Amino acid sequence: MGDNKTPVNDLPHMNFRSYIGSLRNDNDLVEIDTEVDPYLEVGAIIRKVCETDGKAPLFKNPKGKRGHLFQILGAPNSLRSDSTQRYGRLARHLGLLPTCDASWTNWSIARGMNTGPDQLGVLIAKPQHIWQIQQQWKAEGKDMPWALAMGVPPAATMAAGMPLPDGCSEGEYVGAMTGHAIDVVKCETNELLVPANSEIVFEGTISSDAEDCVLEGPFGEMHGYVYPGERHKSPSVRIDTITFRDNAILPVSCPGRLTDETQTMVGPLAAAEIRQRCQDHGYPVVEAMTPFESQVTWVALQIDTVRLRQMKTTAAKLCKSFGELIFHHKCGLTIHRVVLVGDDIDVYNFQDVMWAFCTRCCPIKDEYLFDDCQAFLLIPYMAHGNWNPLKGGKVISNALLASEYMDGPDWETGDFEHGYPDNVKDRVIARWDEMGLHT
Ligand SMILES: [Mn+2]
Repeated sequence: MGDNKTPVNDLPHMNFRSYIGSLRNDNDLVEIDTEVDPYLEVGAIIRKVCETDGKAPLFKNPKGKRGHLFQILGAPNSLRSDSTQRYGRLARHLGLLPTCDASWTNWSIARGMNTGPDQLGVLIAKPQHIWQIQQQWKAEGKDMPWALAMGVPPAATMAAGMPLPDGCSEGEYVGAMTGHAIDVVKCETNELLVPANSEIVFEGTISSDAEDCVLEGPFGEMHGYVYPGERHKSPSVRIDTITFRDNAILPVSCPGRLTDETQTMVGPLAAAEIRQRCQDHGYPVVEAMTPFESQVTWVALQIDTVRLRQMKTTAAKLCKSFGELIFHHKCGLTIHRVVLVGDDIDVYNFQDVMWAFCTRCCPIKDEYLFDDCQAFLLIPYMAHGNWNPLKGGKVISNALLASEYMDGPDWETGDFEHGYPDNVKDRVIARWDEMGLHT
């Protein structure tokens, strides 16, 4: 995370400008001087970059920039095409709202839509923290102060995307995570603190008057669908003040089909919280990952089956416990299927996860259904199914074979790696190219 000489506030994960510099040094940035239209064209370019794991585009000359527009960084936390550097942008990252009593300041990422010259419609949904805090302000009959900071320290962006526990302030969490306090500055019009090196800051209030609503949407969401004409009633968010740095750069994510920030951040961060919760409750979970191929609606949990056998439990008991633990907690809100796999399965390799799921998890017999928990409204099969979009539809899939609970695996894997003696494998590999078999 940088050398010892770099001041803390110039480290890539603590400063958006330094972060862009690190992408440049990593040869992971395309600086575009050509004039591009911020209306649709920039979005289309970012979308195609995400679908091809291209370098992050920095639009230096958006049409109209001479007037009021900013430079734009697209795909700020998407994937790299080089398989050894796939999560490079996320790695570079690691290194807004108070309660009435100011005991809790929440930083989160939400979708919002420009609904007037000084107005936004923002999707605020139960049980998100922004919703919880808004309830407190509503109870007092006061509008909620609010700030939207863009181009913040990348570590703060990561923390804002994590399903942290209720009452935990993301700004403080960043300090604990990185070992550095974030420099903050008070907003011009309210008491909220925002990162001092933010590129752009909007500030204002969110109306607590239930009648004061705007229509938000339609929006191309993280699962890769747009429903034309679909709008949600949302509270009116008023913008009183906009401040920005000289030559400000606006980070832009363009959600849709694989792979963009809505998958790279929502998925692995939820998986990390789920793994921690399972471990805190004494369960032998080693690794957790939301396969991107599941559009991050699944989480695969790798189980230490030596410890599983010591527990002397059954699939029914284990799956029921995992369902209660994960589906009735905020960390599991976005997840609709949990797949339990054994030690031999790499949860970061989708081919591994699918092999286990398809060969070890028997339909009906290995599926444990949870239909009374909070559903993830945004998944098309919930929002556009013929049932209550807010409830249930979740499953724990037991892809652990009976032997893994009892005496240990009793099979040998039918592949090159496990099926042949070392001397034969070594000889095959050594002569592979010579035989003309190289790919
Ligand atoms: Mn929060």
